[in-house]
Amino acid sequence: MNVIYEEAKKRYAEFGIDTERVMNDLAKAEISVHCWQGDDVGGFDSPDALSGGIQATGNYPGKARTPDELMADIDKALSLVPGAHKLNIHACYAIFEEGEFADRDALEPKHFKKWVDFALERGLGIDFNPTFFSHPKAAEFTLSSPDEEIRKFWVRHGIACIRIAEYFAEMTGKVSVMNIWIPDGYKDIPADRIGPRARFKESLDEIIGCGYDKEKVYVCLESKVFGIGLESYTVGSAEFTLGYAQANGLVPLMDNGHYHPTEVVSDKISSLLLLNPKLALHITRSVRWDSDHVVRYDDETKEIAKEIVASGRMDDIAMALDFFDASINRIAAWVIGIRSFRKALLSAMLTPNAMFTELQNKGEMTKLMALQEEMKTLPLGAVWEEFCVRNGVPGDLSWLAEIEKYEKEVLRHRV
Ligand code: RNT
Ligand code: ZN
Repeated sequence: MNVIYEEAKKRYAEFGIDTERVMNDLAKAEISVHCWQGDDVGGFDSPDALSGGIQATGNYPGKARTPDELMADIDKALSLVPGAHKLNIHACYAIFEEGEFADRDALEPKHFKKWVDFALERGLGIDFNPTFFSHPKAAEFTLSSPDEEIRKFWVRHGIACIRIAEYFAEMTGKVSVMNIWIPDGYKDIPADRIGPRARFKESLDEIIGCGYDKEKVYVCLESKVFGIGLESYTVGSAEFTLGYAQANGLVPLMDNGHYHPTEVVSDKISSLLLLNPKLALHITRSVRWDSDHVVRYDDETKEIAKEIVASGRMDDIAMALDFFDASINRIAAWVIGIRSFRKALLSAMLTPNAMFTELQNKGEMTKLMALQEEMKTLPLGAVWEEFCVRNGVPGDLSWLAEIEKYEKEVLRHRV
């Protein structure tokens, strides 16, 4: 028996919280783990550098160079994080046979069979993303391109990806969340703002017009405020994506790096939940800009988790991580980010949300503030450690030693 945990259990029980039930619920919450942390959003289908106004900075040694290396690294990361997960991959992670190649508009389910095998062996569902960047035809615009040939190319890519997402859903028996994000925008003030958005709208109509099973594939649309080199105008703005998603039955996706620095996604979740049956999130950490730093157990991450849990609508929210740090050990980056978000969910579940709501409704704001502060120093760490151990992963920092060993034995040999 873990005495420290038993003590913590009693403390939380004083607030009406059953830590046993919390640990049960927490283990079931699915976090979608992005494959692209392992290779700085490189992918396997083309040698093109990362483009689209996003950047992975740093050159820590040991980046995965092949599907086998990336899969081994994902396995290492997943062996050190507790609870349920999904795998999130991008179209640029297609795996071709020797000598084979298919351009983005010609991708087929067979190019992702190895990912399906990988997911099935581990009991994971697969989420998916068309890749509208890092490609010669994405040098300027994609779905909003004024060049009809280019626009059509990317429409075909979108449709190909829906078919691949359907294949994932069929093979794994789990919903595939497919997220559309395009980098299209202008560095400087455009003459015509409505034209590109009209073309984006037309392209989306064509993509979703291909017909797909909405029970199996959730098509999401992600907004953005700006990108590097695209500072003045973003085609897929918040208004555009929210409006389009709501009008067309898509799932809006909010990435918390994609808003002005003082806006917070934690405050947006409730509104979107009231107006949409489903919601998707990219959980990241922006530092001064959309920098995609590793997620930490910080105030906004906790507040996002609290909004998810307190809404009682967790099953309607697809929770995916989206960060890429190349300046530290990439596997440690995954593990820290995944554990931090899970810990934030734990913190939310260990909060007496219903009791707090009652205080708010009664106008007892003094007591609410006092209790909110009180909860912060309750022994969450003891519950976290117990949760980790029960779910077969290290509860303490010994996970880091595992990664250091892997770095020495495996990563350092990748030169
Ligand atoms: C870019 C978006 C997008 C990407 C991934 C790789 O700003 O956040 O979600 O990070 O698709
Ligand atoms: Zn994102």
